Amino acid sequence: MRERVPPGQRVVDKLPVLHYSDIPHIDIKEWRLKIYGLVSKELSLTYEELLKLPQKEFRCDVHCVTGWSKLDTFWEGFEVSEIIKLSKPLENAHFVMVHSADGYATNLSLEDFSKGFFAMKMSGKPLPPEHGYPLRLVVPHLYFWKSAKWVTAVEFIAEEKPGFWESRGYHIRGDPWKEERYSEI
Ligand SMILES: Nc1nc2c(c(=O)[nH]1)N[C@H]1C(S)=C(S)[C@@H](COP(=O)(O)O)O[C@H]1N2
Ligand SMILES: [Mo]
Repeated sequence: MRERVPPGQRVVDKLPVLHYSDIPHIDIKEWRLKIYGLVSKELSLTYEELLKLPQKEFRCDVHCVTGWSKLDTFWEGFEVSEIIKLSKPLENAHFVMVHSADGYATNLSLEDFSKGFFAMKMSGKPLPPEHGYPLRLVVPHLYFWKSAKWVTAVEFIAEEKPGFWESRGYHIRGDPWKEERYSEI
């Protein structure tokens, strides 16, 4: 059996709060999740509409590139596949860019994105503002910077493009088991 904690990581007791700027102010009545780009059907979904998608529980460990890992995080939300079913990405949609209300963005291959989930609750309560209310992506198999908080849009694209940290020296993919922390430049 493989180790539970990836190389170079140390386990912390509490999930730290980490973001590059300020917590964005969200007016939930105005807020939408937009799905656009290379899709058959563009979407603009309200918080209420997302709550009606099949809700599931997710338990996972998360690993930040700065060296901490938090084991056994507990989330509720919906599978990425729900968004894929509704928007039907086109055949040439091989990547996504996930956009956030604080100006953050992160890139994922369609394959990696599909393994993640959208969280609406954390530890049994609606997501706290500092952890991404109203909606965050969680992609447990990649470093936690891929788990965008305050998500506002998913853009389906044909070619890989770097997001916020990926264009500032972080690895384009970020697999913690391979220690894909920074790009070789
Ligand atoms: N929108 C947004 N999402 C973000 C970030 C950010 O700055 N803005 N930081 C990322 C990084 S580097 C980490 S480690 C996690 C931290 O999530 P937490 O504050 O819920 O622990 O959020 C990720 N998602
Ligand atoms: Mo991070």
